[in-house]
Amino acid sequence: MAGKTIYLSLGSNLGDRESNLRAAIEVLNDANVRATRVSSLYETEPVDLREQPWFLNCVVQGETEVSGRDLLCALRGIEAHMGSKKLIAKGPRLIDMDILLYGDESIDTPELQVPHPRMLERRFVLVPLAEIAPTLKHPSWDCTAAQMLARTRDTSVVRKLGISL
Ligand code: GSY
Repeated sequence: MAGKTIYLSLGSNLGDRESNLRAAIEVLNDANVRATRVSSLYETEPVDLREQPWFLNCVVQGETEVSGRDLLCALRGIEAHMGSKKLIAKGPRLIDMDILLYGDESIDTPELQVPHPRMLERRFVLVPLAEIAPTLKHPSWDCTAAQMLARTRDTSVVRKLGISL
């Protein structure tokens, strides 16, 4: 299978959030993902379930030869290995890893939807994505990541930290 360029959204709002993100990126190799770009870290206001600690989020660009389904399994494995438990739906978590994009593909299965169905409504995804790939355009979109950010109706706070991983 030819290698795919993928984009992942990483978030943490429990424990040492920066270390959690750093550790998750380090073990991406074990999931057969070569990280090629990592956005800045952003401190972000929780969306969906508002009453929980603020998140640190970033976006990772990577190259992989594993299928979308196997990548999802590998990411869930990393989350479990790091001790991340989602005790409350949309609630606090040590680490969360979502597949945003898998090459130019559109995937719609019960376990995996790509592009991520809510990514265009989330500034905590679009701000770091537009930082590392402003001209990125998925075939199902009518404009680029930077333009998606400019047009999103989400107004949640996303603050860039002076930290690179
Ligand atoms: O969907 C990922 C977990 N999550 C987040 C997140 O990563 N960042 C922010 N700001 N809010 C979130 N709500 C959920 S659920």
